[in-house]
Amino acid sequence: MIGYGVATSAYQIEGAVDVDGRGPSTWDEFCTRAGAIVDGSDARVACDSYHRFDEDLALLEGLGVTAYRFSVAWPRVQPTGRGPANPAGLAYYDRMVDRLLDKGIRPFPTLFHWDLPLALEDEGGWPARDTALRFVDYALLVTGRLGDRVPTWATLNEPWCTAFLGHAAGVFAPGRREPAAAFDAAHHLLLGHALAAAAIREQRPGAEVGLVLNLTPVRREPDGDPVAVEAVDAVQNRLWVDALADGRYPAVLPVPGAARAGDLELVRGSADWVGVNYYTPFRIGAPAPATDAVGQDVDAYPGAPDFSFAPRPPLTSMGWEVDASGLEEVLHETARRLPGVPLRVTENGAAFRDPAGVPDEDRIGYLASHLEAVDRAVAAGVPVHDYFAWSLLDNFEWAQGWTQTFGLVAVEPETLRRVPKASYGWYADHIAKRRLLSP
Ligand code: IFM
Repeated sequence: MIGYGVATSAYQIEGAVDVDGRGPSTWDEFCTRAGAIVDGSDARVACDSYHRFDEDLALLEGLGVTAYRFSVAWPRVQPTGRGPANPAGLAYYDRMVDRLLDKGIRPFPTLFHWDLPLALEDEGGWPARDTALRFVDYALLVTGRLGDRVPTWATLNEPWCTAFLGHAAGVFAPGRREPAAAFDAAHHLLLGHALAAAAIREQRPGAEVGLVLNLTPVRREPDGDPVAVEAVDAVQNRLWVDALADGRYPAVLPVPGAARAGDLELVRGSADWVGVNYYTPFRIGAPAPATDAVGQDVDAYPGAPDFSFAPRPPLTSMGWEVDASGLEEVLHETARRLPGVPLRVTENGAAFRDPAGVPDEDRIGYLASHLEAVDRAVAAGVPVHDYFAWSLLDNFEWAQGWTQTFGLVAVEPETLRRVPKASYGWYADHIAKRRLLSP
């Protein structure tokens, strides 16, 4: 049986941003900018999971998950992004790992899910090479403390978002609109991953270190420009996969100014496993001047000719097309490009306007169809090891603030009371059946 889990990230659920010595992150600063978050909200309290891990652990137990994917907040561990570890920050995750293991749940941490210490942004952020080196120091502090109990690590979550939504489109922290800086950021994210992976393996022989990419098929509508299709595919998918598989960037993209000889040799083959986050396929439609669309921002593809996203119904409340065949396709394609590399579906899920939060039949339909797609891929020989639903809780959806709900569990805004939705019970049943069927 593959592993079945749920995923969250520190910034989206923890809250407690000023507690126990945590330093400020780029997202704390970004949330203060007028218009940056659609509903003007922030994540200062979020789901308050920092103080309510007991409740969340009970929810995980109730689901019967085999693994829990969470992220470690760099600014809790190193409040300024450098120097010795903040003991309280590391202790929080140390306790979390023990508590999960006590319940027979495999801890599955990601080291960077977008919350860069603000002090490092002030020194240049990801477009600066030093940030990749700082990331290695931070990673070793975490794996030095937790790696005796945690064998599998994700370095980065969706570096495309940090690089291109953050530095080209400017709709995510740090809110820059400088395409050249976006390519430099992408390069340093990959370099940081590769250097950290090598250092972790040296520190912890046997550790399995991978990274999590948001990969998706890019399809052309009849009126779509094939050049735009190629450009979007290059930035979204191939930049990352080609670098990992072949140690080169797609020829249609500019070579990042920051790249130095030998860097890509370090990146090639640096992933012991690859996580695929899949939500929707992309459909490239008629050329149109750049407009912002939720999470699918045309400005995030520097160099692409004008295009529009043309999702076909049914759509989620994010405006994302629901099509499970895209997950199957992307798993096959990733396995083809990275033969022998274990894959994991590290995020998959949907935001819907849940009627009163609970009877979320749309989400159940979405999860069921995508789990079937995973089954088909596995039956066809794709080495998928785990599936993680996004997300355990309704949480802070970045630039969409609190307007989009992906959770299997609703969180009441006033009381922060957790209210399981129908999808929670459905997923628990799915996991229980799989456990029964597994030899
Ligand atoms: O909430 C995000 C998550 O942080 C990263 N992957 C996509 C999710 C939904 O947008």
